[in-house]
Amino acid sequence: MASQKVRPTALQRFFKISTYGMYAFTLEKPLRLVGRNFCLAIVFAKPSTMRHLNNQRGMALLLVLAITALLATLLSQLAFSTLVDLRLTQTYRDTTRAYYLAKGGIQIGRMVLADDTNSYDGNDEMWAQGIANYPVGTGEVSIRITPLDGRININKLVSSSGNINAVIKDRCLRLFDILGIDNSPSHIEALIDWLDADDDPQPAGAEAGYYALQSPPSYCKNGPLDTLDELELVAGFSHDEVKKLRPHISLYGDSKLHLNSATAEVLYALAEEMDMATAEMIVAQRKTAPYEMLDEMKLLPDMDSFYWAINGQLQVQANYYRIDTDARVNDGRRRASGVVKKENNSLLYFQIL
Ligand SMILES: [Ca+2]
Ligand SMILES: [Ca+2]
Repeated sequence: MASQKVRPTALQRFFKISTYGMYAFTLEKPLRLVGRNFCLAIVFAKPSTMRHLNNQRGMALLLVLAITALLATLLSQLAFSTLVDLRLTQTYRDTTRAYYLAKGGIQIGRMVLADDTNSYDGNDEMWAQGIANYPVGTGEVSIRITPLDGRININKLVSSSGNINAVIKDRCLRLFDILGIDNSPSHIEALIDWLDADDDPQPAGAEAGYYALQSPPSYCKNGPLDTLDELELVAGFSHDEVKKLRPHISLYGDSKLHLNSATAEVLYALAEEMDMATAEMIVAQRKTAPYEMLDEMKLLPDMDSFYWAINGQLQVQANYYRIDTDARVNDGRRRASGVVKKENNSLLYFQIL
């Protein structure tokens, strides 16, 4: 006996028509969401409402409501997308402005240094005051100038002709010891091997053969360091040790150190006659007023023997400076760093961070 076909109820027909109708407009996810919500509303509607839906006018009204909801969803998404694009454009604009502001800050620093022509360099001078949050247009820039000559130039451990500089090596040994860095001789010999052009290792050093056996294998540079970060690649140097060394070493400067910016640890490292108490006394004195002449150190108590041990390794002028800038324009921020040689106002190093 053939089964009798069951005629769908009005609600089932409406459910089917409405769902297909809405899918026919588009397959976009927002519409499907609207369709599902719409149909659920019908399923859970009261009987009296169902009767009302049988009316063609009611059905048309519901379709209009559904389409209106769909359009509202699409418009909302469009508005959000436009807002995101606008925000990205504003951020790019502000970051670009901050980039040029940071770069311009380096030039301002060079101009300030070029104007400094007196016979000493100390913290009571204009360049040392820096500039904090100086307004420029819709943004602001901060500039900090730091002399580097008061730090030990570790690139000078090896001369351009390949010879070890015994004075710099001795300073490094004393500095590493006072900073509590273990195995300082092997650290320094590994650094010498990193710097010199040959492949002959120092007794406790490391040349290409050592680096080739590391995991992963690396190489020995056999040339001067370009950044202090590079020091972490040298055999034996840990991240914490390099961090500890940073305030006391640099890659610039000559053999004479800047008295008005050298740390107490660096002053201690100048000669075996020195002790930390004397080095700290010299540093404390310059906080009152910087040394304008070297022999002002002789005015400190019990300085006679110490003075003659270190005065030949010091000077009151600095020639190499690092300029750091920090620029902000609204939410855009860029920083820059440069190294300047004051003698001829040359830019030796520049990096946008
Ligand atoms: Ca000066
Ligand atoms: Ca080497």
